[in-house]
Amino acid sequence: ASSPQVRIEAIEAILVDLPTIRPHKLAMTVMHGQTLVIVRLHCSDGTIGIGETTSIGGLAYGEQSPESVKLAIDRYITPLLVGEDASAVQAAMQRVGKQVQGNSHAKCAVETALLDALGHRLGLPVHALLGGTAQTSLPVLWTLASGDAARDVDEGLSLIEQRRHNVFKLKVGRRPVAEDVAHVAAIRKGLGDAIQLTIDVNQAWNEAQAMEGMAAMQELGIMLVEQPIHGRNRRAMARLSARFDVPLMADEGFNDAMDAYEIAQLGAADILALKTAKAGGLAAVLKAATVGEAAGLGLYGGTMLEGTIGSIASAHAFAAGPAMYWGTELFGPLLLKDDIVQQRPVYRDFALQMPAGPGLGLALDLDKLAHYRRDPDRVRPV
Ligand code: MUC
Ligand code: MG
Repeated sequence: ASSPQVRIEAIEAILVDLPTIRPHKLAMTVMHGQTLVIVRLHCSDGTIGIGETTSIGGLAYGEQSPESVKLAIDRYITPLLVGEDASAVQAAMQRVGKQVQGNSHAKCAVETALLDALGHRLGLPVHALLGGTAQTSLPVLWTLASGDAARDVDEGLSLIEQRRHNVFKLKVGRRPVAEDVAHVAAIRKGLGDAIQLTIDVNQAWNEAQAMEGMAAMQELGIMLVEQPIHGRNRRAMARLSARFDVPLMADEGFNDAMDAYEIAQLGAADILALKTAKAGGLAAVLKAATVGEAAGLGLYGGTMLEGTIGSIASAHAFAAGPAMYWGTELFGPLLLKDDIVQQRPVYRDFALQMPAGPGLGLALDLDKLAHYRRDPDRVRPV
């Protein structure tokens, strides 16, 4: 019998190196650029889906690097998917899930490309494939992370003036606690009490430092404290959550629905930083959100500092899921000096505006892709 199905024909994973607009200082690394893993998924009907994933500072944030993502896709995921039904996204991802443990970033980029291709085939945006949405924009904060308080205040004031952001995340944990507290206090003073601030420690404190730091941040009126201590130390996270009124948000200590379940059982956090790359895709991040919501946890739309494709993919998922009471941080494209899509995303009135159109609503700029890709010999002609 003949099969009318549209099949997956080929999957390309392309490393793209882009410069950042300024150094981005986190507790564990300083970023001067970002590497995007861009996926182009070719289907037998001629549609090409696009997807993206990133890491932060190579292997500084987590266990998956851009290079390991590319290897997982090229060597393990692609052979499982070539010839499969391109429209049966869940079936394809279940097939991958059986044979490939972990590697959530690679799965995320491939699932995104499958959804983008399906959206183009059906003439529907990705959020509609995920159940549809009422939200056409998502509030987005900005991270002030130059390391210099005066420069951060200037940057913040100018962004408030432009109505681009009015909530800011500060990166701490590189310096002694008292110095970080002084840094945060200086920025609070410079931006004014009406502006909400969060801090992200990226796991840098031990429990004693976290007790000192969280007490001081609570005193300063900080909105939430993100991952103050190692993410695997859930008992300590639970002790800190119980001790302080300032909400504790799990980031490195939370990836997927199973983590949400355990965090809820232990009381290890008040808020979950949802990231498509950590969860293993758009469907998986919504599953984690649903578990968190059912358990009474707060939800926040996080980023792995993806470029436009990855950030917009996250936006489609977040807009289709439960309300993000704590907002989102989908500002990744704004940290990059240049882009590889034809239209850069629109940030207006402190929010990311959802693009219109089928799939992700994006198109690659093939000249820019050729310019920034690491292995220019392997471009597949369109
Ligand atoms: C992180 O740990 O949250 C997200 C925003 C930002 O500035 O850094 C990332 C990573
Ligand atoms: Mg974080």
